[in-house]
Amino acid sequence: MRILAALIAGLLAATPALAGDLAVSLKTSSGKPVTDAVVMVTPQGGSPAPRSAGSYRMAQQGMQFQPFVLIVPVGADVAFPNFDPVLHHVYSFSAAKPFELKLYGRDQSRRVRFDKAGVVAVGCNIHDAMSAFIRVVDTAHAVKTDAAGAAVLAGLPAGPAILTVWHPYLKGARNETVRTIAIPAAGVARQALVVDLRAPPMRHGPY
Ligand SMILES: [Cu+2]
Repeated sequence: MRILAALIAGLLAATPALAGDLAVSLKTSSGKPVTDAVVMVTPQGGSPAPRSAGSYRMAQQGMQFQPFVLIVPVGADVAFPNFDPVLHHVYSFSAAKPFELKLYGRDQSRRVRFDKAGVVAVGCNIHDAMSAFIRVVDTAHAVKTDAAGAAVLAGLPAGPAILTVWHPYLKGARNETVRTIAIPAAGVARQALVVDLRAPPMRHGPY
């Protein structure tokens, strides 16, 4: 009996908090998958602090920023290495983090700390066609949609949650769409969203 009680106590201790997964599918109204959207979930019971450890990078390579959309937690340091044989001058006017990295060349890098949640539009003062976005998040549950417009967040706390989907060109207030969802105690919740995108701003090329 004592052994059984110990076994049950052990099992209870090993049982994780109820958690479910969320699978999001994002398409335009004409059925095209939307890639590079940021899918964020904030559980109603509060969200664990995102991990700001780790290395985050927005490179300048092939006269473009790589990646086009980068997700980082609040407090993250992001490196901006230049791999091009020309000088770049990286800047942002966004309220979440205005910054300026004056002209620097190949194999040099600079660092910026992003200490406030929000959207940071990044550009190059020399090359107008270079454009990228950093989404600074205050939830640990954030991921980008892939080429098929799909994103999966695993191990979300069960219960009501706010789902936010953001894309730099999404038509809508703040370029995002928000809905309340329910995360199941086990298994997968599926959300299919339809959004429309604006045409990307005119590219100015050639470089
Ligand atoms: Cu440049």
